[in-house]
Amino acid sequence: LAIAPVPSPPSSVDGFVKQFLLNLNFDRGVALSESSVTDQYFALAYTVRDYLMARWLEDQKRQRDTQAKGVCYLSAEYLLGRQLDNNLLASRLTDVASEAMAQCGIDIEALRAEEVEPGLGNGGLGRLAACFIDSLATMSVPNIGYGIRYEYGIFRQTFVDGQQVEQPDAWLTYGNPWEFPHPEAAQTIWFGGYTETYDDGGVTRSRWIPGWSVVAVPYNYMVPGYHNGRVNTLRLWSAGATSSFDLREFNSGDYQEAVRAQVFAENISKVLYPEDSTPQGKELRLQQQYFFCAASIRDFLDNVLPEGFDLERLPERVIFQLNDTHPVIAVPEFMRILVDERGMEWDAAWALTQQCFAYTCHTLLPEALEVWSVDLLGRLLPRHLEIIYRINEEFLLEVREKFGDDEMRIRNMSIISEFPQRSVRMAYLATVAGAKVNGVAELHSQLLRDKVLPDFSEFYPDKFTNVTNGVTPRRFIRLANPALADLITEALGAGWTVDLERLRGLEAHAEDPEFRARFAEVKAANKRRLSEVLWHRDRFEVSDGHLLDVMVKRLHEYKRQMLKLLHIVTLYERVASGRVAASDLTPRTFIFGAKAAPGYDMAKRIIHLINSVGSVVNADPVLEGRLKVLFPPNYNVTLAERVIPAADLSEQISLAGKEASGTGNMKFALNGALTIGTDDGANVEIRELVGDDNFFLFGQTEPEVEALWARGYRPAEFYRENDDLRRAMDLIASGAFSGGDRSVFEPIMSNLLYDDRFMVLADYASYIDAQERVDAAYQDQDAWTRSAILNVARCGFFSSDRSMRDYIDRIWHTPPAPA
Ligand code: DL6
Repeated sequence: LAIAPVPSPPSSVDGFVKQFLLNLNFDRGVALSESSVTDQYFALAYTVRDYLMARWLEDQKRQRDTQAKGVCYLSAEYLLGRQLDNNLLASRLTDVASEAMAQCGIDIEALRAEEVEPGLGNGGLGRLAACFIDSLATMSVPNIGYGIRYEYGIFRQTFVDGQQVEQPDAWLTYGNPWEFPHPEAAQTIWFGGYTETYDDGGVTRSRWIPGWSVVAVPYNYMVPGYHNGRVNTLRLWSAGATSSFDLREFNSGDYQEAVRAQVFAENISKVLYPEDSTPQGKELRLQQQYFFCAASIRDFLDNVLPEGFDLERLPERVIFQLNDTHPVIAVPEFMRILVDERGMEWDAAWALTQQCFAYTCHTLLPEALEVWSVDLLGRLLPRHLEIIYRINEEFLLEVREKFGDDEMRIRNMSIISEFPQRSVRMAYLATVAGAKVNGVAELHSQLLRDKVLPDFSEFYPDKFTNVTNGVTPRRFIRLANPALADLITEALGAGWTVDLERLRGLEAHAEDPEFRARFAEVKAANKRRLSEVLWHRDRFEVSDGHLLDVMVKRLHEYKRQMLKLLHIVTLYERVASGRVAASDLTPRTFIFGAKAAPGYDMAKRIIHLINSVGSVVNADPVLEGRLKVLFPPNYNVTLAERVIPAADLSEQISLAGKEASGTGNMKFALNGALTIGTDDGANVEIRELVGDDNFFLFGQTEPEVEALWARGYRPAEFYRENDDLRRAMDLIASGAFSGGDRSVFEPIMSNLLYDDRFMVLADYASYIDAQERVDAAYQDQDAWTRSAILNVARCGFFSSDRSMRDYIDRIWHTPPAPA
């Protein structure tokens, strides 16, 4: 009996109210008059889901029927941001919902504020995954996003005496209305044990006798496309125990032992990125990776593919995209299933693997390229280690065939490294296994080929490609900046949200004084809105008329928050020493947003220093209020949506050759901030597009950085030779920002003077000079606004829809799906 999904409720205000009340009564079990804000938020979320449901079920059915080629995006992180507004926007219900809530006497803003953002990612990589699944749905490309439903997402950052203190992110405390758990579809995931060979009708085969298991429970999330009725699926796995509770132990009074297995199993999806400086932390991380990869691959093969699907045809049906090295363990798992469980010949299985996987690298930092010790891998996944060894053995034979017995090269290319301990280089495994390997910006892809994996790019000349990152204009313009979105729509019509190159049409408007005035008014209104948010949140004020200078991103030395801070201290020192009058300063408010990895000591010290400088600068009357340093804690997607539209200046100041791409840089430019930046990551492409006149370039290029290393970099020389730099550093060293205690920030100072891996001091003079150009440019507000408009107009390239088209053309070859 074919029963169609229940149709959506009527899209009228009345229809919405009725559905909302049904949900409030029947799902929350409360009457409107008795309901709490939480009840109302849940009922509203359920109502939005109800409108998407028929489409979701239809899309799943269509996909089952057509078996169109799709993308399985394997990612350990999805930094989704709040769902309510996004889903209202996608389903054209924003106005209806507001009106409906008003009719019920409810302030929809209070419900918006009730939503806890799922922080299932650390930063750019996780947010990129969220942008990509949004774009795939909007482009009607079949996609399942697979990942982990962490019980605790990225920590909630607080400051105590200016120092970062991490609090657990208990985002699920009140439940989550956007997820659909399916415990009945749980998978068993095995670990440990040993391997053995056995005779299979005259053929010797290997098999894995695992030692212990956990279950992986899928939670499905809707991923609605924008205004196209498409709803894709994000499937996140949660870990539980195979046998959760030992009644015998309980009855004997050993309550801890009774739940030991449960606690142990649940740890696997407990926390995003467990601290991995300890061996236990490392092991847990590998467990997480295998846990979600194994569940996802099995889910796809057993549940998504129809029964009896001919595996030879798999490349016509799916591509598994590996989001960095975290999911690379999926490769040996896939081989294990094909060879050990499905009885496929090794060569046939390997040929399939090399067509069904592709790998995106997101870093250039050698320390960020994951390796797993053979010891750990062999203990946790002994059969997978054997498979990796065999992959490596056959690969190195091919290398020998092509390059001869060049032992140095063989050692350099081996998936197994021998030093400092025998380990598996996951990036190499991914490169060998993947149909394609891509970097995430032109410069990054080039450096990946030439510097990180040069032997591989010589061996596989056609394997390497680039896909420059992008961001979704739905969340980062339409939702984050509705006033700008309306202005653009008025100027260009509505189609730009799904065809961002149309923003080019704004170039002509940049020459229109009236349009510039309106654009400037949007920016001013966004600053006022941010000021309200920061006041409400942190009791911070953004002063009128200040240039808003923003640096928001993870705290890492290579991103060089220290350079920004030295600029601030320089401005302060010039005034405090009486060499410059406060009235000669361009009024600026500096906003920082940054979390430091809990185990990253230097990053945490830098956070402390930023806060300490802020306390002194903000309180010193000598500045006459012309400089303010604000560091709202717990920067996340929700705050980004308020900060980015208000910014005048976007700080993208990493050392050239270190930032793979950056995506914040794109969000700022698309919201009309001008960039001060180095020639790094996607900054290079932003500058090419917006033009030198609309971008403040500074610093060494990547080849210049290399040349300086080669000559011998002595940061202390820069300190000695630059008066401003010396004074700023001396002021910090003097204890001026630490109540006279010279020891507090000494480690930062000596690190800069004697090590300075990221050449802060070498780029300081050029940065200060560029900031002076910023000050001069900001004097002419109208010209600044024109540049800001040109930034928006010329950055349509950075839509994640374009990134998806590039993946489709260069890597996935998924045919266009029907609208
Ligand atoms: O590709 C997304 C994002 C890039 O924009 C950033 O430049 C890059 O740092 C980030 N990479 C990572 C991976 N690990 N590390 N390090 O987060 O990816």
